[in-house]
Amino acid sequence: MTVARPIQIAPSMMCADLWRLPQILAELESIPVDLLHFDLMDAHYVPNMPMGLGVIEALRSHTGIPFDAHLMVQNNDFFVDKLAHLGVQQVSVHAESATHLDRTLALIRGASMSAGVALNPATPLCWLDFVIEHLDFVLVMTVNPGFAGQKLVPAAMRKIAGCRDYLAERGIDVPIQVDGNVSFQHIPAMVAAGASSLVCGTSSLFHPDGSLAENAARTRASIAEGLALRSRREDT
Ligand code: S6P
Ligand code: MG
Repeated sequence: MTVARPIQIAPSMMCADLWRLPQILAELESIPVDLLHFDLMDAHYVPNMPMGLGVIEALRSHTGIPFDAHLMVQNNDFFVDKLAHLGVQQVSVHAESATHLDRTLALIRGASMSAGVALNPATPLCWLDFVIEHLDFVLVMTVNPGFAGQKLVPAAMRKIAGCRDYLAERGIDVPIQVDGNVSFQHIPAMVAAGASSLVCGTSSLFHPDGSLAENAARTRASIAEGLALRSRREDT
């Protein structure tokens, strides 16, 4: 029997009000959250560039929360060394963005960070086939990368359970991170399907209708609902 992994809450920092970052960081510490998720985009792999290495550098010494960098760039290897130097704990790269995916994952691990592969909604699980031994986590995107506040891509939801089964069949026990419209409404189904790390943006933790504390309470309630659903399914 596998022991259930606690569900990680990873606030998407591009959804935070940059003007209020010190206060938001203090509030996130008191919630508490498990990871801070930083979306690094280069305006080439995806058409956006919301935050860069400078934000990570500015925040790193002010919190002990592990940093999770999600690279949406063409030149992944350029960032790996810099992220390691800044004190980032885990890095994900998009399967199709890496010219030499195997080498990039080795670079990340070689720099003592955890390595993840991000799968776009249209990217099949078989992209993991030949890098499976180099994976510390998988990032399943439930929106096309580039922007916060997007609608969920329904087919990508099926991939969460597919990924859980794919990993189990190969005896690989690594977290499945889910990113994109991880809303109060979708969290139960995501968790029930096997998500173990949730990137929370404008549709949950940074939802404009609530305070961070209120949104965190709703996020936790949605996670509990998902875990109950998961255990009911496992019992049947
Ligand atoms: C999107 C990025 C994400 C978003 C997050 C936003 O490319 O990787 O991390 O910041 O998905 O969350 P929401 O709840 O606004 O969709
Ligand atoms: Mg992201």
